[in-house]
Amino acid sequence: MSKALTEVEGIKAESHGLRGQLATDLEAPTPNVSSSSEQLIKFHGIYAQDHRDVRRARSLAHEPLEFIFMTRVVIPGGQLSAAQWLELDRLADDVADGTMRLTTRQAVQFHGTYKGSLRELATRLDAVRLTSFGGCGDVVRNVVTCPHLQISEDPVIAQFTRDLALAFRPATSAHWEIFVDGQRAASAEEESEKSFYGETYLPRKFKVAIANAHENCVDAFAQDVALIPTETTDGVAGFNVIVGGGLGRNYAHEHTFSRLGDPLGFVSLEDSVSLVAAVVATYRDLGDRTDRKRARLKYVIHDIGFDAFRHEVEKRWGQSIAPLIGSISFDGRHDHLGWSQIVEGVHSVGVRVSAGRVKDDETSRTRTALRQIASALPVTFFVTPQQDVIIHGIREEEVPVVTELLRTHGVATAESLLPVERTALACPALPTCGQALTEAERELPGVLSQFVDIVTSHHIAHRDLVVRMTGCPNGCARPAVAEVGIVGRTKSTYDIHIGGSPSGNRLATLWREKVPSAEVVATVRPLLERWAVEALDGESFGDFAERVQPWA
Ligand code: SRM
Ligand code: SF4
Repeated sequence: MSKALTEVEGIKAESHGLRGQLATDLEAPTPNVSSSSEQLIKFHGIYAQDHRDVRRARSLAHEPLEFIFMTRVVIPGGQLSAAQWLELDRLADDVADGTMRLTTRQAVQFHGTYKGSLRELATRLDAVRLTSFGGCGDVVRNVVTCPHLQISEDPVIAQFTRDLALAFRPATSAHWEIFVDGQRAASAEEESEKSFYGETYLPRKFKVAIANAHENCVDAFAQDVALIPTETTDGVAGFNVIVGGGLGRNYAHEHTFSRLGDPLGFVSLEDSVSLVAAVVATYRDLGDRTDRKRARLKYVIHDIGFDAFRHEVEKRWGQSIAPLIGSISFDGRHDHLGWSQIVEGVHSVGVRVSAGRVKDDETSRTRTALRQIASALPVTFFVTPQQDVIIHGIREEEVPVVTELLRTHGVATAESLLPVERTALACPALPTCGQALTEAERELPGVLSQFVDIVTSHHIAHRDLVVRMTGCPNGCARPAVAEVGIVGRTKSTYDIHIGGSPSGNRLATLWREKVPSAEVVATVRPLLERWAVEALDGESFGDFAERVQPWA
């Protein structure tokens, strides 16, 4: 007997192009939306959340939860004009919690929006040619592209990023009808809404990234599909393709696991969108729609085997997939921080944004600095896959202006930060994420300062060390491919994973379980001390841990 489809499959099928009862729910005098709308609103890039810091007090006082919404703005390749940055900055105050949150997939999130402001948010995004539509939900998510590939005299990768994003955008006009401009969509013809996805979209999310051939800032092996450019003297010839990565796990479901992608083959630039479409279609057709915990592409590949999967893709593509050109090998992960000049005479500066939270606080006024730069100069912003931001398009004579604005607002220069501070990531976790078991973003500064003390006192502060922290095993800050992955296990404990490689092509291994939060860094300390004295020449912490295998 075949298993029943999940409830979400029914909600999608009956949603009339992702509309459901969203419009009615938005009008209703309640602070939240119905449970079916909670599912559908994700396709519109919006998550229904509640403020978890006040959850208990409200419940004790028999008051309703504080319902808030998170909105994720889709930004292919993380590229924003200064005008778009400024509008996002204004929206942070007008309809959100006064911050912008740069994500590990180069998007921007707003937290703490009340239901009554969701339409204003969507309308103002639309006015600057941005949208949250497709930011979440069972679709191809924001296309991630190494910023340095886009900051180039050759626009081919920047254009390809936009082409890919457009190719997989859902066709329904529901978003504009419900959130932006009712009239425009009221006249929408249903026929024109038939899209690649079909009525039930994908079994779950699907993630695509375009990596730099030399370094792995996008974490190519963690993606459903990663494309790595191969070049001839005439420019980009095509891509080596990796498929089947994914990091999320679930403690309660032992059949879930992190998996690195495998090489699929080479595709020419012209055929790339159609090959990705064939992979997505294979997933659309074969992905598990009866169990959302196991509905990702990695499980399709695991279950049917790589050769059978390749055959399914070729069947849908109508061609054989060519073998890889050369091999895939990355030299670490670039953090893209500090000043660079990739295009002659045009400067860029990568600015560290701790855990991606663009805000003003007692340590720095990063948000104000970035706003003033966007107001003063016609620059372009790139959100990086490390939750940071690059300001690009600074002319020679403008370099002192930008340097001074960053300095006077207390924004740390790349050179003033240790490698461990430059590369650390943390997911939002509490108080917004409904799945968080414990803290991440808010604990990161304290955790990092302990790491800084250790590496400084052992004279290894100059060595790279990639630390990533999440509030649960879903893995949003990609801890499974970190050198030290600190993963929320219970309300006050973490699991510690160690031994991921510096270039992200080896999974970290679970080393310690349920470590109380206050003891996490102290637990890693003895191993760091061993690394300080026992490391082979230039040996990274991840490679050291893999060699000495303290978990064995
Ligand atoms: Fe994520 C769910 C935040 C990148 C794996 N992720 C969530 C939600 C929406 C929680 C929820 O379902 O209720 C989080 C919102 C929290 C909040 O309050 O903002 C959330 N994920 C994030 C972000 C903002 C983390 C960050 O620090 O930047 C990233 C947004 C990316 C974007 O702009 O689209 C983010 N999430 C990732 C990544 C990393 C990546 O894609 O490179 C992963 C691991 C890769 C993967 O997909 O396996 C990731 N997020 C998950 C999962 C586990 C999915 C799975 O199938 O295993 C969930 C849970 C789910 O989907 O049900 C999840
Ligand atoms: Fe939330 Fe878990 Fe993702 Fe962190 S890793 S944002 S706690 S889902």
